[in-house]
Amino acid sequence: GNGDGPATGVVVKARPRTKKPAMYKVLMLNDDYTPMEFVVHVLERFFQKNREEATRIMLHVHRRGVGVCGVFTYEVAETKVTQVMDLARQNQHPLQCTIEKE
Ligand code: TYC
Repeated sequence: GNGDGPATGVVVKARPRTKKPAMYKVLMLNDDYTPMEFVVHVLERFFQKNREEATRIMLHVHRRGVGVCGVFTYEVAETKVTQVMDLARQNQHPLQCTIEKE
């Protein structure tokens, strides 16, 4: 019982109840008009790439049509896409960027 004696009962292990958030790739799409230097700038500014890595990603997109800029939670990925598309539009470049669930 639950009197003065030693506590008794069934020990229940608490399963850790954290779960990994869904992650989303931000993809950059190639086009014929956006200057290479602009794409490199975008990768440096919004995706924290250094010049070398930014150039590598830009050339990959240029040659293959699409490439991964980074992987983020949904809200962050959505913000990156908006920032890239806003800057591209301001500069009248047709650069397109999109999100894909990992
Ligand atoms: N294809 C473009 C050019 O030749 C360069 C480019 C690269 C554009 C990557 C978009 O996501 C892109 N100027």
